[in-house]
Amino acid sequence: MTAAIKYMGWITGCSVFTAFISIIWQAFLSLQALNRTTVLLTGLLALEGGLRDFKKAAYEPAPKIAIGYGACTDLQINATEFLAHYKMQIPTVSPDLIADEVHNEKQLVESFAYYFKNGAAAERVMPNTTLFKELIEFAKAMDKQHWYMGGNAPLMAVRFVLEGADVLLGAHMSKKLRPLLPKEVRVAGEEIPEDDIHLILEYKAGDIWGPYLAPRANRYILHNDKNNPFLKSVEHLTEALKSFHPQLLVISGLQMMDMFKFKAGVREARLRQVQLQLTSQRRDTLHHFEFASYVELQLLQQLRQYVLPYVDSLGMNEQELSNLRQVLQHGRTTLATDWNPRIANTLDQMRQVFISFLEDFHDKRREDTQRRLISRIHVHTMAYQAIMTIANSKWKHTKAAAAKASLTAHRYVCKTQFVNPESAMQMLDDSFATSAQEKAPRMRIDSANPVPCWNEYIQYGHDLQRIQVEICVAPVLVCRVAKKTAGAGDNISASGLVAQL
Ligand SMILES: *[C@@H]1O[C@H](CO)[C@@H](O)[C@H](O)[C@H]1NC(C)=O
Ligand SMILES: *[C@@H]1O[C@H](CO)[C@@H](O)[C@H](O)[C@H]1NC(C)=O
Ligand SMILES: *[C@@H]1O[C@H](CO)[C@@H](O)[C@H](O)[C@H]1NC(C)=O
Ligand SMILES: CC(=O)N[C@H]1CO[C@H](CO)[C@@H](O)[C@@H]1O
Repeated sequence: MTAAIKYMGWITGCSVFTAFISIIWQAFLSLQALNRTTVLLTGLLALEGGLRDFKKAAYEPAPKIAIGYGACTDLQINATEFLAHYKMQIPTVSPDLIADEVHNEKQLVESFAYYFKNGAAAERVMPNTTLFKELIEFAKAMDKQHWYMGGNAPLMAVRFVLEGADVLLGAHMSKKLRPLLPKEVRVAGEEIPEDDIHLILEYKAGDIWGPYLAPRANRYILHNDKNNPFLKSVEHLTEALKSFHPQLLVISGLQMMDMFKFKAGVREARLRQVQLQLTSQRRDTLHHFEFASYVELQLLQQLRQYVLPYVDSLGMNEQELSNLRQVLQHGRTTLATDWNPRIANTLDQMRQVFISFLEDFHDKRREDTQRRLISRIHVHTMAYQAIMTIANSKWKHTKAAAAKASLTAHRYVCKTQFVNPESAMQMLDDSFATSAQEKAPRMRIDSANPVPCWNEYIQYGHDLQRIQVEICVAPVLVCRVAKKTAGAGDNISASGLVAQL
């Protein structure tokens, strides 16, 4: 009897002791993680500060940047609350049910459920104006709603201004929207009575809708645009560019043409205007194309024909990268893919996309001397920023640009200028493989080197020519409590771009 009690006491003692050790161990681990985040943050801030000091010391004049096209008003609401209030039926998820266009409530919930469950960003046209207006009225009646200025071009324009650039924006805007832009931004475009509205359904990591759980914070966007699909400001911008002579011309917002019912030939005619704008710039103006979530293969093919051959740089997220690679290599589009891809896989896809453009350029540059070769690809994911540039090209400071983009990602999603290590987490290991191929070299991410960069040769063509590129990867200090994800890509891409001029 006493032996048994003694024995029990011993066991209890043991478990208390184990629990105690485990608490200390947990505390130790989280302290270590905090230390690592702090160390990386210090490294990233040092790179950002170094670039700022460098530019100050060099007395560089403010860079001139032009950007098109379009603007809209964003109405942001809580996705799960909105759908619950609307009493929409919760559907079963199947990729076969994902409509390219959302015509009714059933298609809305089916497509939303798919992206929500995958934590993937999505943007869809809702051609049914009656339904779209009903949804907007409903959203306006909710307790919490936020109105923002939207559209890739205005958001990037604001970021460029914040980074000290002299900015020209091509957009038609209403009297209500114009004051939301900083006064310094010059606008090429007309005043219109009503702006297009984009309805943004935001969700956080861990938000639950019926049986579905969002693996990460993201957003689903619905629109029913009347102005933006026609890129009405292209000609205005082309005209204004004649006297502006920017260092950088950014093309964005073309996804508004996606799935829009144009009369035959109208879309091509609009894209030819974009092509004309690009080919009429001086050779020393760099061109950047900002990707988006495109679903229509035909539009992507038209972009390949009229726009992409005339740009120097591409910006995109992991979903857009895998979609672009599929289009270039297999002539088809993909739906949502891995929301947190390994660095090795992302870099391999970037190399494949780059090789596709290289080969195209070498095949066709003789027949069309206006063609340009892509010399920069920036991919932003939740966990890291990867920038590849052709070695010794016009793009400078790749390492600092990756650091800058990473800090912007955290500041934007956490909605704070001050990066607090306790509100951030770090999703990468201490080292990563630079390719999924066997025996690929590995890079370390540590206090001595928070943003690893390296040079490598990329082989292309039948005769295996090679070209040297520089690649930099910066870890993102992921915000623990995401406040805003729509528009993050614009801030991130813009801050990386402006750093490289
Ligand atoms: C954090 O880590 C660095 C580098 O590993 C180390 O030198 C430093 O002492 C650590 N600081 C704390 C508070 O643990
Ligand atoms: C458009 O939406 C309205 C309102 O929800 C609906 O009554 C109508 O059937 C829809 N039209 C089409 C073509 O789906
Ligand atoms: C939306 O509201 C639900 C419950 O009201 C909450 O759990 C969720 O975190 C909210 N999501 C966002 C993005 O605010
Ligand atoms: C954190 C951050 O840089 N946020 C900026 C993103 O861009 C918008 C305007 O486009 C600014 O208002 C934010 O300050």
